[in-house]
Amino acid sequence: MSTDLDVIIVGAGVAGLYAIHKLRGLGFKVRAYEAGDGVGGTWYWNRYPGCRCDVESLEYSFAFDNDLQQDWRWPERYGGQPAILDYVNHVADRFDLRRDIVFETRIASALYDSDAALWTIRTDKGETVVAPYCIMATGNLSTPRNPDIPGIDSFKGDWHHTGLWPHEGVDFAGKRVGVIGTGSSGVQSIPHIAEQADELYVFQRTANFSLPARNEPMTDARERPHKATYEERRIAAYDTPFGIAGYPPPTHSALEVSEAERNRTYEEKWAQGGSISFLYAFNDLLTNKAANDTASEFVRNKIRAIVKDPATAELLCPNDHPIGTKRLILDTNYYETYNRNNVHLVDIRSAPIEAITETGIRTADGQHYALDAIVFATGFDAMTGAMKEIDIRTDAGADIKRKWADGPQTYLGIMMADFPNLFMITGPQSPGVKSQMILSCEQHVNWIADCLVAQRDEGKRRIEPEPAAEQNWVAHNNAVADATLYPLANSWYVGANIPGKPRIFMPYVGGVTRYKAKCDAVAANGYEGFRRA
Ligand code: N01
Repeated sequence: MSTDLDVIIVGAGVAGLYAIHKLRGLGFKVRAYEAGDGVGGTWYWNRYPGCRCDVESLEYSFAFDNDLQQDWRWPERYGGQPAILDYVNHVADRFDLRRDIVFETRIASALYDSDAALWTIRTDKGETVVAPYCIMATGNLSTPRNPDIPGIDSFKGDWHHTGLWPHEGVDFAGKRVGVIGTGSSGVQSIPHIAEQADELYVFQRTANFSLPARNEPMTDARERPHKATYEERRIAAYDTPFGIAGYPPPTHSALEVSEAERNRTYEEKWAQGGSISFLYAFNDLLTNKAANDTASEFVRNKIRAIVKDPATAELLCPNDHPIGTKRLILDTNYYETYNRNNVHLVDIRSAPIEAITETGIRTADGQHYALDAIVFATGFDAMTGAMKEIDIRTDAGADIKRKWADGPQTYLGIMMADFPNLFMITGPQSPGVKSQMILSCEQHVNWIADCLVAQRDEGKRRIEPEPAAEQNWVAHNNAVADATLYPLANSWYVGANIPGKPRIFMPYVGGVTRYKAKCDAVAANGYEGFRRA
């Protein structure tokens, strides 16, 4: 049993890596545990064809070291998974982070001992390690879920989940392939699989909105001015709703301009590529349904114009949620792919999948689709799944599964009442997934680091939220979401993709500016809303 650590970090994705670097620099003894055999988290596991970030690479990168951001050359406007994983590996080497990471090790349980003021962490290898503080850097989209479809074990072909893709890749050449799911992972992978496979069947339950990414090789014209003002841009990013600078906030409602001007604006955004620019077309797209309808219909008309078969186009037109209320997808040639002769859209809303057979998929209308391979692009038990997979308890009787039985409860998405000294990075009820994730990871790590320094300097051993502060924050999170159109969608933001998961709006959508101001004020006021001893 090891007892000389100050902080145990669970996860070596971007959040865990920065936590190691930051805390080590402040003199804390840290150790991270990582399930994979390498660093990178999301970018380590999601290796499906076409996997690419939907935030531009000059933004989606660490800000903590100016030399790093000046030195690194991104090959494309949006980072592809291999490029991002190269970058994360470079960061791990450059800052010598691997020496404090134990790889291929999952954390099975975490138990807090109140008298000793220590967390005892048990690994799946049977190792036990203790430390006063524990940081869950376990990710928001790190618990892949296959739907419970009868017969999967009988399937004689290959099947893979996009979030657990084989490192050696998958060769679809000459195969009949079925893809289940049309969220970001499905939409990104479908054009690539279509190019390889003999026949591709896309099993779509719900159509989603997707915009062209307009990815392209990195140009000097894009990179040089960005790097010349990198540090100012990073600071400015904290004063924006999504943590991304460079997009002037919209000033007009979509309903106060003429139809011609509205469509001109949408055309311009469509041509630029990217989701922030599109959602920033007008100031009420996420709060006013009538305003949103204009943007939704604009994209539906684009789909109708791109997809040649009218019946397929209509099936691809989302009609059950306002645009932007589910994660807006960025694609390259997604809708165009349906013009290929080898691609077939199967509507499993009207005829659901009944079973997976030895040789394919059977739907409720009696059709059987013969397949050699199935891709599950069916998503994740988002935001709460990874932490609930760990048996997190305290000797005073707190248990994460009970605590979050009706949905997550946190203070600022950073800590939970009754779980002393346990921090989360981009936990539920923080902006994490609704922002540039690396910026939010850095903001949380910096806040936690300051807090641990304050604990050390003031001789304190224990910190946890006051229950009232937590309840107020949960209520505020819900009120902010209820003032938007977000709750109208059956998204993973509300847990709708996991049968039986309580329907609670999980991310904080009040914007990064407001959120960071609150976190800073809490710290400046002596960790207001926290009990410290
Ligand atoms: O998962 P999803 P994802 N039968 O939950 C369908 C991030 N990400 O992996 O909508 C049939 O969005 C489900 O259908 P429905 C990003 O934040 C980012 O694609 O529930 N279908 C849906 O179509 C993203 O939002 C990037 O009716 C079933 C799909 O599977 C998040 O990760 C790339 C089903 C799941 O979509 C998750 O994306 C990739 C069933 N039983 C991911 N169960 C980028 O940076 C589920 N589905 C670009």
